[in-house]
Amino acid sequence: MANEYPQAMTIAGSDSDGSAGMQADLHTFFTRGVYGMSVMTTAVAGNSYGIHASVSLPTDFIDQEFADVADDFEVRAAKTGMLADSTLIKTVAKNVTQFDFGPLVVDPVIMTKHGNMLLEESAFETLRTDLIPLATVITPNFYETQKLAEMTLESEDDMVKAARKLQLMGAKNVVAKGYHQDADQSAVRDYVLLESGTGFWLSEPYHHTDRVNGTGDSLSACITAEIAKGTSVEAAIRTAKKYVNIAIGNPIEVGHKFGPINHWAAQDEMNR
Ligand code: PXL
Repeated sequence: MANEYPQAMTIAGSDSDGSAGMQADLHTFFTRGVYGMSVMTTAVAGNSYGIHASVSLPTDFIDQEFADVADDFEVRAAKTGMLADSTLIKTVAKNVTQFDFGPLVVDPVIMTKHGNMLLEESAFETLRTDLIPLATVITPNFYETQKLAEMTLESEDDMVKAARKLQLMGAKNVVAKGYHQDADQSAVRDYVLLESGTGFWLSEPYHHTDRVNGTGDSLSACITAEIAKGTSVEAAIRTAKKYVNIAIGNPIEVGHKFGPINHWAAQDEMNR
């Protein structure tokens, strides 16, 4: 009885504005019917105007968070978000190797949409060597794919090449998220490369809104939640793309500038 609900875990930074980081992950876990545990790595002070300060938690405290979750819960899938620096990446890699939290979804958080750096540049290599090889799924955005694959993406062929590069680094499945900075574009196309070698494009309409905080966090959290419920990786990715598209397409007014996506709309429409 104690473990009748599927449990998933986010390993991420806390964002005081509630729209991104572990708060977005927990909103997503909740609306997808999964109970969420959270290992906090960093804490960010910010609001809908931006980020104003951040602090990392001590690694021995993070080790204790992992040990406590592992001691009591049956976590069936986990995801990573903001890890800030090399030391935190290594701490997380050590713990997810030591304990069994099920498949790991790595959202390689490097920068916010508004240009705040969330990972030191000196840590990109640690991400490649220590965390990417542990990823069942990796979900880089357009910018992160360029940084991690060390390529400039100028075409869809380039995205396919970059996804293959990330798979060669050890990520089993890759979701390379498409470009979305052009106000005239009609769709956002993500390239998915599965462990089997099969690749395909996922396309959803582009929405003109500045209420998109937490989109990447929620996409990777939704993939994690679906895997925790026993869904295949491919189905989890397809569900997650729909989830964030509905949540972006139904803006809500929370905060005065860049707002969060609408988890309730996704919950209502997908449970119908
Ligand atoms: O959305 C990326 C992100 C991840 N994690 C934390 C954040 C943000 C963006 O603001 O604050 C903690």
